[in-house]
Amino acid sequence: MTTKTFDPQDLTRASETLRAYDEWKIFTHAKADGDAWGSSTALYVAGKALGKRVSWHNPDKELSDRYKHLAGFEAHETLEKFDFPDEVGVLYVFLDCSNEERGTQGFDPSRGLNSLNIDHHEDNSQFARVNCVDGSASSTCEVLYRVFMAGGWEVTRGIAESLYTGIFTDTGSFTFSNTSPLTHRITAELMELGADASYLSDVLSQNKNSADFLLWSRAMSRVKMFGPGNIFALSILYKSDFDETGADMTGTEGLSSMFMTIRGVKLISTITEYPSGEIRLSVRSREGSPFGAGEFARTLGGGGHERAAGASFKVSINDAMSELERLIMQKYHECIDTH
Ligand SMILES: [Mn+2]
Repeated sequence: MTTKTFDPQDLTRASETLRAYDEWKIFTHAKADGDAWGSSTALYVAGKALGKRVSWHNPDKELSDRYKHLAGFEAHETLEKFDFPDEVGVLYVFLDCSNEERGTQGFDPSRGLNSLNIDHHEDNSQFARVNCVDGSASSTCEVLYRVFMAGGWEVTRGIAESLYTGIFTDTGSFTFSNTSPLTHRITAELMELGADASYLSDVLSQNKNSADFLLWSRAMSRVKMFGPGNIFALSILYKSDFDETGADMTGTEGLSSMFMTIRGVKLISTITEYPSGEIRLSVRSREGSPFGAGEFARTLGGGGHERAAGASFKVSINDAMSELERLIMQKYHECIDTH
């Protein structure tokens, strides 16, 4: 992990870098969430308005219908691998990616390609030529808005709605501890620029399809709480749950955060078995947890934010719940012993 502290000048540098190129190829991470969608569509639409050639990509084949309201949604291109040719006038832009492995494969940082990395993950590896990473920002959309302001760019209503979407989803509707006074000020400005907060809240949070709801009910029925005062919780979704409910992989978005609403729970992990057989963990934590979600995910080779993180879990699906409970309790005892 490279530790480079954020410098407000990085915002100006990012907007000048974008200005300097005729073509932007935008990339965001796989299993795109609201922040990935919001930042990619906002930059796509802004680039078009500036007369740039713009495209945006990630590896997803299934797209969540939650973000269909965003201008620029239809421009999404599925791209699993790309060879990133060194072309004059072309800038590769990475949004909401903590490292080059998070999205379309094939980018080699050592080649020194014209590239820009705009993000808010504290563990960002600063893999691009120009890096604009503010680990204290709520979302990539929040950083991107400041890039637009630094460049004096026009923020249209469509762009404002995209940026609002990313901030709204990455802050858990302004409930997570990453919600700062600045987040609220920016959100207020986005409303003044035309983002309709009540409409967006409807589309984003009161819009769960019935298949996803059935999927969530399965995860809810399997919640296991444990540890001192039941501060830890686990749940699991099997491959068959997706087949039987008709939900797709995008249906798990928001599930772990919903489990954080259980009183007394400080850390939750949801296990998901993918159609490929891969098992992934999503981890959430809050103030008062003996260790953070990010810290725990990193012990398993994963990463993310201190309060929201993920990792690949290399166990048999039948042992996943008990093995994860054991690892969490082991980590808990380590923390207790060192205090
Ligand atoms: Mn984000």
